[in-house]
Amino acid sequence: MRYGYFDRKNKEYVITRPDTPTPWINYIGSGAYGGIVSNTGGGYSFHKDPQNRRVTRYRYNNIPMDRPGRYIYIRDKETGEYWNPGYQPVQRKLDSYSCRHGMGYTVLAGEYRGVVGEVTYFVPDNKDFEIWHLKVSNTRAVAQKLQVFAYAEFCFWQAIMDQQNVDWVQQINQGRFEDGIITYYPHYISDNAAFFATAEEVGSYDTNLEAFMGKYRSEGNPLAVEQGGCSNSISYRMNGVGAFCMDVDLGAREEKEIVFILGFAEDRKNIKADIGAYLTPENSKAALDRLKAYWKNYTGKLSVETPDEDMNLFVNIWNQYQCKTTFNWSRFVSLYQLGLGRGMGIRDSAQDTLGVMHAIPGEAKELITKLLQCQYTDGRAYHLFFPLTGEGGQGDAPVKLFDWYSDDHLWLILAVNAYVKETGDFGFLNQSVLYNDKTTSATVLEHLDMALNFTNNNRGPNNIALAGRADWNDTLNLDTGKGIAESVFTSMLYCRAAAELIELCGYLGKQELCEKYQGMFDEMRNAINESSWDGEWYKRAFDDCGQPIGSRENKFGKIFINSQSWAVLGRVADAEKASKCMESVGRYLNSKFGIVAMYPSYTEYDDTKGGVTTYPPGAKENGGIFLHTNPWVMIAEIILGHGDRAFEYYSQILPGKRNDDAELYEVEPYVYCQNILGKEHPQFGVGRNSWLSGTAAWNMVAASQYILGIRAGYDRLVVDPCIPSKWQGFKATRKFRGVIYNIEVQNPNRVSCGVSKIIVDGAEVEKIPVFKAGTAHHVVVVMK
Ligand code: IFM
Repeated sequence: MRYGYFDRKNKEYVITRPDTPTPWINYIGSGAYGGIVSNTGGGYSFHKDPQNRRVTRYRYNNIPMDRPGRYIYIRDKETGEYWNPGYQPVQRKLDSYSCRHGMGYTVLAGEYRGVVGEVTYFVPDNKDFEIWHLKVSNTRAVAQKLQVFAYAEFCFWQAIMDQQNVDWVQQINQGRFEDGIITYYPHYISDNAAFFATAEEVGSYDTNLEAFMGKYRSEGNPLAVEQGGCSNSISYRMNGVGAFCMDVDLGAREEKEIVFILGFAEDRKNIKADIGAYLTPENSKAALDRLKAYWKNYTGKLSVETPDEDMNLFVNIWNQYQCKTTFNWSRFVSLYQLGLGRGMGIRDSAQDTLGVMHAIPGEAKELITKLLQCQYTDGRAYHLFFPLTGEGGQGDAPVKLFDWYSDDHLWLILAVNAYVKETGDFGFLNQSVLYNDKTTSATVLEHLDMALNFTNNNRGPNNIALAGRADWNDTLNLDTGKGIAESVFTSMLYCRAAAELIELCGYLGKQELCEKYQGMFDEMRNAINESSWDGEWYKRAFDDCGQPIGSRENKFGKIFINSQSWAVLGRVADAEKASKCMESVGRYLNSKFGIVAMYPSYTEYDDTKGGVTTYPPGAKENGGIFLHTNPWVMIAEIILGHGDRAFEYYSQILPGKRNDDAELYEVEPYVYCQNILGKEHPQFGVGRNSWLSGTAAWNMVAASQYILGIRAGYDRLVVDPCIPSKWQGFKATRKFRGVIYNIEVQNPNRVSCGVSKIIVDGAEVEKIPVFKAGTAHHVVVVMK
């Protein structure tokens, strides 16, 4: 069953019924002020930091679900009937309903008894506020007398405190109204304010939730709406809202547009000046056009035309869009990660930069620099940081011996190398960046060197990387206090990082460093192969008693996905082992909805393994399809030259493929989710934790850089595809260092990989050069 469809022309996903299995959301804003908007108007807003600058409230795990939100109520003055264009919260059955999620904006439209309400939500020009652009149309030949209510519920900015200390928060909440602007702020704050504003003539308003709602009522039947007007309440305590009511009398077939603005002001004296240029419908529309132009430019850095329409849809639009969202918010704020504690993950953000590098390398560099500032002087890194304050830490997972994760710092090497390849900005490597002690600084290259050194200096009995609190798998907590647990995965990631440094330093002619990294790589590679080859695949780890995890000797968790794919990505496995371990992935881990994280799942809690065993079999890291790991398998298969198999793995998890079984899948079919319940779970196939996942960046990398093979090199653009052998070829446009490359790949002999000829602007060449910025070139790549 479907709940909507992809509108390819308008680059929107259109939801056609409001009762989606879970709220299907979109993001507005670009990483500073922004929020989440669901298909029924549910969701919340925040400024820079959803934990410390929450603007509007959201009730998690609420019944009725997905409330509150950004609500417009339309009331018929004659009958007293009222409804919402987005269905919620009144839930009146509409004559028509649609929700169009586009890039950076959402349009909710509903019709009831000849009146159409259409509201567009977006953040204009990266400002610290959002626009609600409302259009109310009378489709009938007779006049209609209506009222419009616009409503948002404010949150005490520290969202945890909002729930924890109601006694304090409810005494200090203040709401005021002046000149079309409702402000909300705690009593002791003299400058900042959250606000809700309109330039339309206000009939009545409320700043106090209790006054708007009335006793023992909800957003579904607020007293103010029912009785046809707000009570001009000033909130001296309790809960704050922004609520406006205005008369909208429409003649036959007449329509009216009203702009509302919700936001956060550093100085409340300036609100009027800040929002002045956006309050008219004309200016608001122009701002929306600019937003659409921004996204056109962003997604235009790479566009592809392959024989697979689903791939085109995701590479050209939805995967790129999701990558920017994960880049903005890491794993901090979604409907699953509640913006309450996690902050921006170091490993997560470092990987997220890979998904946007081709489009916004400058912004990626800024984020990478912040991540480098999260490194300790010994080379390891914080696990997370908070964007408003820059403060970081290791999070609050229980600690036995170690206060660090074994992988966070190593991802920085991959991110910096990708940045340098994309831009040719080698100067960045010499830039001085502070460590997290805020006094010691080192060049970027020295930071990377320290990252590798840290893992090298923290090895266990098998001479491979200590596991620390955990590795990429946050839930594999092997440290029981002895301090000898080892991670095979981290050791493989270390090999990959060392290989990238060898490549980089080799290119730069830094011979000494190359030799150092080669020695480190060889030593780790040998140690892994000596200790961790299990016969048909690689083991995953050694526990704190030195016992293997992910081995045929184990009853549960015999084989894990990551130590197979990363054996190939990390150049650890020789050809025979690589092909064997990847065969094992196909044999033991693959399923119709994706590849599971490990098999068989643990059936009981086990303190020596930690978090992974808290999940029932088939869920999340315990045998679920943890989608982040799937593109690593695709990349490994491509490195081995298996284009057909890689594409099968790619195709089977494309979210668009689940559009027709959305009732089972439950989550949005336009973005990747983090996990799907695996084959050992009774609800095999159900997705969860949509949007914020490394799945986005790595699928973008797998699809564009490995399947299509279009990737940046230090001094060239590389086009080295590994595609399904039935493809005749494909076309792509890639903007690289200011140059437009129009690429045509021809596959006359229907092979998967291998290039026989590269022709640039009519002449055969060895490599695709970096041309002068501003020029355009035609590239033909003929496969073998
Ligand atoms: O790698 C982690 C990530 O940092 C947060 N979500 C879960 C992943 C796997 O445990």
